[in-house]
Amino acid sequence: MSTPLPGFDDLGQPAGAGESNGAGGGVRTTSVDRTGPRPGRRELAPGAVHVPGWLTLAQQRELVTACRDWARGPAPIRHTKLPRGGVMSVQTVCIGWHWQPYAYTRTADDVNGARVAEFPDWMVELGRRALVAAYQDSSAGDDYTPDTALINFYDGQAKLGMHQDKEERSSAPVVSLSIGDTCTFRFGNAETRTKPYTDIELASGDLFVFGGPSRFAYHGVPKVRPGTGDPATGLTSGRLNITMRVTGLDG
Ligand SMILES: O=C(O)CCC(=O)C(=O)O
Repeated sequence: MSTPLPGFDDLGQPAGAGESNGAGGGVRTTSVDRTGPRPGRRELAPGAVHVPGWLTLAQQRELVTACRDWARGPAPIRHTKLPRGGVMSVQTVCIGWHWQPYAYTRTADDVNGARVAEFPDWMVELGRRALVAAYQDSSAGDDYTPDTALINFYDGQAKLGMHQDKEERSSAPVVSLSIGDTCTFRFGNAETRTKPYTDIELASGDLFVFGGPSRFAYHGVPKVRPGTGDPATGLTSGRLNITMRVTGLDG
């Protein structure tokens, strides 16, 4: 089965070098975590941290491969329909739990009714390592067990309006990983979807974590810069973003 995603449906890029950062090993392995300060790490607000270049190129390729599989099914990636009739320009596929505005279910009832793919253990480990790196605390990931991820694919025109991630019944941090084209990421405050906010660039391999007082901050993606990604990630165009969350749901 193929996916309708330009740039997202022809893997097979050569393996490359360029491995550097704090993510440690492959995405499916646990390895020594780097907890010391690293150049470029920046705390935008209490609990909101940007770690540029956290994923190696090899790890990005592994994630692209995994996301491509999930995009094919059991519930294929789709443009989410909004309750008032709008359609999101971003395409999304979920694992663990399926998100549709504005609830989580195990089955993708607005797609094909299939139960979504399991949230894999290696992704839990990756989420834990992400918290260690972002918060520079070797125990920051100890109690973190994400059970869902929203995987968004942006073509050159796609945007995501300012919103809060608030369907989760948990205040555990959100871990965001970006691959492919660079975007402008707008990170605001928990009170209003308008200013004050900060615009940063999220590039391929970047980690962004928002937890603590920033967990329910409004955020969005006003712009993607086509052609800025490295095809060696396996993504020949567009931007992929993975946000891991803890739903706090049972069942
Ligand atoms: O694409 C991004 O960087 C953000 C994604 C996001 O805000 C979301 O999935 O709720």
